[in-house]
Amino acid sequence: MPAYHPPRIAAGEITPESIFLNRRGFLAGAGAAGLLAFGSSVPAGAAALKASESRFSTDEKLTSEDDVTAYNNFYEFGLGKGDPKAKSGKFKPTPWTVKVDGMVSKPREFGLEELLAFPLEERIYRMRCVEAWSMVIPWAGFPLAALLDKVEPLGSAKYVAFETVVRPDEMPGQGGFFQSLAWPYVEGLRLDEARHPLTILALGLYGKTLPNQNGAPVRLVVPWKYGFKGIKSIVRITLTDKQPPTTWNIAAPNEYGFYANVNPAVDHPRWSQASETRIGEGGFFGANRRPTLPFNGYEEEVAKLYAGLDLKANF
Ligand SMILES: Nc1nc2c(c(=O)[nH]1)N[C@H]1C(S)=C(S)[C@@H](COP(=O)(O)O)O[C@H]1N2
Ligand SMILES: [Mo]
Repeated sequence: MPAYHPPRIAAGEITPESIFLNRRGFLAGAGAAGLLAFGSSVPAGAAALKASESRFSTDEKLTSEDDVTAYNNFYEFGLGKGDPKAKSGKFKPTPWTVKVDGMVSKPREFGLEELLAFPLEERIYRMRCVEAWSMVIPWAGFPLAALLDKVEPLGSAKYVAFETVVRPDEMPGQGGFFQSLAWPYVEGLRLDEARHPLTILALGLYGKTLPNQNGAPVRLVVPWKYGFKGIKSIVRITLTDKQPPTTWNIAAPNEYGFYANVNPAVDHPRWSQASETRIGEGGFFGANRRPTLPFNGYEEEVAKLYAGLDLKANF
């Protein structure tokens, strides 16, 4: 598996300060204890999260925490990249429950405390936005499959639909006269995509609970798909036998399909998808553009999910 390398830092080298600041400049894992422990560095409002290291992490250089939390897409808080951080201060991610229903034997709600009680793993993933920029983010989360197992999907279930909270009083992009998107923001996956081990529900990043702008308190992360699949601030997950509607497909069906697999061979109607800019490395149009990889570099793990599917027609 050339795309992945196990963490290479020895347990004895780990101190809390070194966890995100080790000599190589990327997070290599938390050693034999398998813990991320943050003390003094946790700002108010964020709680430290413990997560074990994962074989699914990339060893690419991390995007800085400042960039990960200040350059965001979260239209519920506005259209600008700085809006989610600047305008999400009123949003209250606790208390929180996620309702899981539809074609399952055991529909139920999960409180945030129950979600945090799943064994959390740190997953350092390459992330690729459809806007042709990318980041490397240390998420903390657990496989969505573990949650689905608890509700026992029926044999007839073929897809999983997701829904973001609607709170115009706390989310300024949802209020007012001009509506950028139809709310709630919705997304969907095929059941086999949802159950793939790379697909996680994330509860944290950089060793702390998610900041509001990144989708607090719980969001989806699907690293081989464009970022818009990673629906934030989820309140409902529904198993269904019909392909679910997705927000960007509703907004612009010729530009955004259901699958949204990162595919450098299928250009967006208005720009190329062949290359990308890594945020923080400078020069959006400069020499720092790097080629975009099929399935965002996760081809070896996920290409088999799409055997026989025409990936140009099913974009
Ligand atoms: N509810 C909701 N989820 C969303 C979005 C949004 O506008 N609303 N934007 C998507 C897009 S386009 C991207 S690229 C990612 C960005 O996640 P990040 O800000 O944590 O990097 O969130 C996705 N999830
Ligand atoms: Mo995006």
